Amino acid sequence: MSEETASNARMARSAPLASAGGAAVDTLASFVEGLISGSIDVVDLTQPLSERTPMIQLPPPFANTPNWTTHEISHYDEKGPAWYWNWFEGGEHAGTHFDAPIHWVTGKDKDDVSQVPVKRLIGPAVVIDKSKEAQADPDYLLTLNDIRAFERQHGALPKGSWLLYRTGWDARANDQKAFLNANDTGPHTPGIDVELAQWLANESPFNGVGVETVGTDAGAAHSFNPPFPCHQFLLGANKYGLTQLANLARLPPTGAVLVVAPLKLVKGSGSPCRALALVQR
Ligand code: 23J
Ligand code: MN
Repeated sequence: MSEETASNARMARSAPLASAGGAAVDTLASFVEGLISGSIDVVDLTQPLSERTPMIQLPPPFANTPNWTTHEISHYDEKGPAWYWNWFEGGEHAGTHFDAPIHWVTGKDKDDVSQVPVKRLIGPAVVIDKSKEAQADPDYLLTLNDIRAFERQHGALPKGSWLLYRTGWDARANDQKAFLNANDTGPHTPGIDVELAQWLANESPFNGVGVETVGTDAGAAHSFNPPFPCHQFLLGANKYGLTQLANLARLPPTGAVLVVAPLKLVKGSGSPCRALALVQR
């Protein structure tokens, strides 16, 4: 291809930056401008993943995930003089991670993590803050009334959005004991009540639910009827879970955009992921 032809091909592919008369505006170009100018901020919602990352602990007789472990292959040494690299072992549900529908028996015929349509991994973030309530009561459960009150204050919930549930639990994320908050009656961490879990799955415009705790369900959800209602209803409705999020305090209640990137693990039930939020400043 000549220099000139290549240049024409590039021009033909690029859409106009702006246009008069109501034609399409190149929103991606203005987005890039926002990134460069700093008017769009990128907030990392991901917790660091290491051997110290807290892991969910299911009671006997259930099997558990081993801790995340990194093994060094070489470190600019005789095993590899100019390169440093590791291999790791760990669970699909380790640290900040994504739950695919196939994770739960109610979603057993639905998508594994490699099959989830990527378009559903990007969407508006709706951030509801119950950190005061969860601090006063570690078993606090979000209800449909809370969502209705949020809608009255902030307007309609956008279609294809994600509910991000702030509880302040991210402050405990580097301390397994405080994070799981278990005693002789089991773990005590905030969650979502049965009625709301059912509504989120079957009535809401949300693609998924993100939390700061170890799972989308409350610590005490093993005792709910049905048990683990978020997992049961949301994954059964082909929706998604997102856990161990950080920095939700840096997001506005509405207007941010969530980007979730789980690994494309074939037959995977979930995956550690990077979760990012784009925020207009
Ligand atoms: C297996 C069983 C119960 C739960 C979970 C996994 C999770 O929270 C998870 O990470 O999906 S509650
Ligand atoms: Mn999970």
